[in-house]
Amino acid sequence: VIERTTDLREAERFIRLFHTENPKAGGLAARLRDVTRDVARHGTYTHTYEELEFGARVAWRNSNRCIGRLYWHSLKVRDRRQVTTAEGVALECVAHLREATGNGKIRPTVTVLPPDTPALPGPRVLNDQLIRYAGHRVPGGGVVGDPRNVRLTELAESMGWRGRGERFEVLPLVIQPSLGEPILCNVPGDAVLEVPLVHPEYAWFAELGLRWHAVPAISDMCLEIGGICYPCAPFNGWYMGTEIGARNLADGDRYDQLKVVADRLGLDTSTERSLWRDHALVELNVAVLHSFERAGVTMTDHHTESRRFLTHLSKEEKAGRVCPADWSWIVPPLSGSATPVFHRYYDTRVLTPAFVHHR
Ligand code: HEM
Ligand code: NRG
Repeated sequence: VIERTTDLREAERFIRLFHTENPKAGGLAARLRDVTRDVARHGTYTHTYEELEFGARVAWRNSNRCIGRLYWHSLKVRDRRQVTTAEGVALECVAHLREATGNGKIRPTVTVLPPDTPALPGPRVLNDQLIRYAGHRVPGGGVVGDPRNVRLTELAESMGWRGRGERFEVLPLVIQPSLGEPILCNVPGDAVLEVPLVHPEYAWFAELGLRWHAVPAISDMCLEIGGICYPCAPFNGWYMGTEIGARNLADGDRYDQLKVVADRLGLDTSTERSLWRDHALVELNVAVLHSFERAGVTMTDHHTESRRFLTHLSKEEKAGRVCPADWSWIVPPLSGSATPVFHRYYDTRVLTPAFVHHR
């Protein structure tokens, strides 16, 4: 176990930020004194609920890669720092999915499990999202399912999980507790809302058998607040259509559906200059947006979300804050230059609190 004490300067910076943005909280001097004492005595300190909620919301506000930050202040924070067992963590992940899915009316939510402390590391979820589709390697090369998740699938299999070998099969959660061996936990079917994909004009589209889950819930990023690291803090918002239609189902190393769609559309795939890839991308994305709408599941499109993001930037500026952003992640993977976020540069500072990749 790596000895890791909280950086007092980070703690102090965060407590000051909290009190600057929440002047009604009061008692800054007393709180700084208590935090300093706790760090000296125990090597760490404990956030109040109000600090945790604020810290998690600001971590979203600081997510340079996220185009969806306009609603950062409405993030729902589930404080589950008292949950210590692997079984408890699994149950909370499933409860998170149920609450956040809201029957299709998705609520941006984060569940915060115990932090790393000098005495004990916090628990971890080894899946990169709470909902992931298995990827099964098949003899002769190739993968059935999502090639991105082959390693996770093999890990689950090494722990005794057996899939049915289908294309859209939800993997179990692999949970590493603070102490001891990881455990597997199946995600109950009724906690996973999925949307079968159809096209508003092409009846054949349904025959492709494509689908996607309603909720993207990232579970492998650490939530860092005031020098404290919460390694297990799964969070979700809702999808932007292009994430599914221009990447998950389209990338050559994911579901790789562009040729399949182009052939059904009767496009000339013998030359790049017919722009069959571009055409297929648009129809795939039309199908994704149409299907989520029809199923009553919250989703945004890249044109609306780009405008919203610029609204967010001006609101942040008016509040006297910098809003850092990473152009290469903010610009959508489809029709980039047809969205306003393409035509400018952004501040590239890295601020905390933050969600960070430690793995
Ligand atoms: C990344 C949209 C909510 C934190 C992204 C990306 C998109 C996006 C399109 C880029 C993903 C990619 O290219 O793979 C949205 C939308 C939301 C939302 C539409 C709707 C409410 C949230 C929430 C949080 C968050 C609630 C945290 C509390 C992040 C982070 C990343 C990200 C940390 C970077 C992920 C990485 O590095 O892999 N978001 N987001 N987002 N978002 Fe959001
Ligand atoms: N592209 C990934 C998800 C990344 C985060 N996107 C969000 N996050 N919309 C995918 O699964 O396609 N969010 O918290 O809403």
